Amino acid sequence: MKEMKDKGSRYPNLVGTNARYFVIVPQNQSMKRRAFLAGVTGATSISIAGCSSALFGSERLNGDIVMGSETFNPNELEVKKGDTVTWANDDIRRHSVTAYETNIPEAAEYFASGGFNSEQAARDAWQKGRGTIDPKTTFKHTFEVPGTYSYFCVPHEVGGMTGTIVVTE
Ligand SMILES: [Cu+2]
Repeated sequence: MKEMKDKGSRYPNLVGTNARYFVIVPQNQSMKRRAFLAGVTGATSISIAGCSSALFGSERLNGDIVMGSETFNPNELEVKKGDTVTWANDDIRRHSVTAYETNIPEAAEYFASGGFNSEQAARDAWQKGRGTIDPKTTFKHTFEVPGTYSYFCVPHEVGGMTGTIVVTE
């Protein structure tokens, strides 16, 4: 952010980044020119704010389950067989969606963010920074087998970040 602001305070960069405004600069009216520059600075601030909200606001993630500080919300969700559940990480921290291997229907395929085929693999991978659902990203899983699925977030399991999906016919 600091870097962007520094750029904004230097005129040549403004010309580069706001070229369409430059066309209307009143070349020989210094007062208007200053007003114009003030306007450009304002415009730059707005565009930075817009940029931020694109990253952290308007990209408000659509999700069936929102991942918060140490929660899945709702932490219990009922869906129908064949439904795809979307988890949205609306937090500033990384989370995971990791199924408890012994707590899913027998016929169901194991699932975890990162695509691991076992709970242990998912736990081990987290230590290497893999299987993460980064802030402002989503994870999806389609449930094909009816039953109850329990899952957790690897780094926040100890804080109680667990959830349940009930899949009905
Ligand atoms: Cu977490």
